[in-house]
Amino acid sequence: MENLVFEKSGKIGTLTVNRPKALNALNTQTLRELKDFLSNHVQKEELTVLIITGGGEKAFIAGADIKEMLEMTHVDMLRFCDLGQEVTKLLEQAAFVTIAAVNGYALGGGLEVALACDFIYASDNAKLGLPEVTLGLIPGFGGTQRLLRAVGTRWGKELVFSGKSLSAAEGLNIGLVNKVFPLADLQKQVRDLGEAICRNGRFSVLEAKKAINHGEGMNLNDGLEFEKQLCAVCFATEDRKEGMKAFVEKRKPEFRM
Ligand code: DAK
Repeated sequence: MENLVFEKSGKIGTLTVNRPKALNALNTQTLRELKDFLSNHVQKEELTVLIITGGGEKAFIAGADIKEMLEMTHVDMLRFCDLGQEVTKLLEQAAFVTIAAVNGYALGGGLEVALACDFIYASDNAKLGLPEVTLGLIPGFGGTQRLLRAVGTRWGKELVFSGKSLSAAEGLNIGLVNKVFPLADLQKQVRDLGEAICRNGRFSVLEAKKAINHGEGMNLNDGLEFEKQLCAVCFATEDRKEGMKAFVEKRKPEFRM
């Protein structure tokens, strides 16, 4: 992998998009590496949590690579868009929890990657936005769909139509960002959250993710029925027995799944 760095500690993986000289902009090569990593390599790692962050101190990802896009034909652009949408779908549907550690600019395709993660922790210097209209484009990696689902139609439309960026604090106010930390503290805080998630039953965390993700596309009754089925599956596991037994015995559970 030329533009990605992967590190693992226990059940937590950290994937760094690493083109700091271009503020980690997503060119075709980086998107291909992300697709390959998320569809092949990561499966062998049995992760509970994947943290995604940007190399260097300025940017998470400053968007799709404008210099590369400038030379693209219409057909190249469609392929590029397919690749970006595949990557964001792989992230969204991943069988592990994904956290975007937004350490600086998360613009255009960068914010679209963060939006495909389960949640966003940001550094206090972060800037988040979809500036595509300032380039005569619209978001192409899911931004018009996922931003509105994340923050509601009014904020979503304002950000997409104006192309303006929000500070981390503003992102926090509208629910785009879960928490904000000083840059120096961000990675530790994200790892601490990852470790807290890993202390829970892995199987039940991932069934909960399934219930939430699939439920979003269902009406309430179907969503409740789906939740009930997944809850019953969790109930049948050894982890559930261990969790309840540990509670009664006043000790920490030892989950195995
Ligand atoms: N692409 C390519 N290079 C980039 C880049 C980007 N998105 N962002 C920054 N860089 C490069 C700069 O060109 C510069 O390179 P050199 O000139 O040194 O070679 C280097 O990174 C450092 O950047 P700056 O010198 O500009 O740094 P500053 O601190 O002054 O400014 C900035 C930082 C983030 C405010 C600024 O770099 C900036 O405005 N960057 C562009 C941000 C942006 O507009 N992002 C959105 C990109 S558009 C679609 C498919 C995909 C998409 C849309 C549609 N369809 C198929 C329909 C996706 C679109 C996007 O994401």
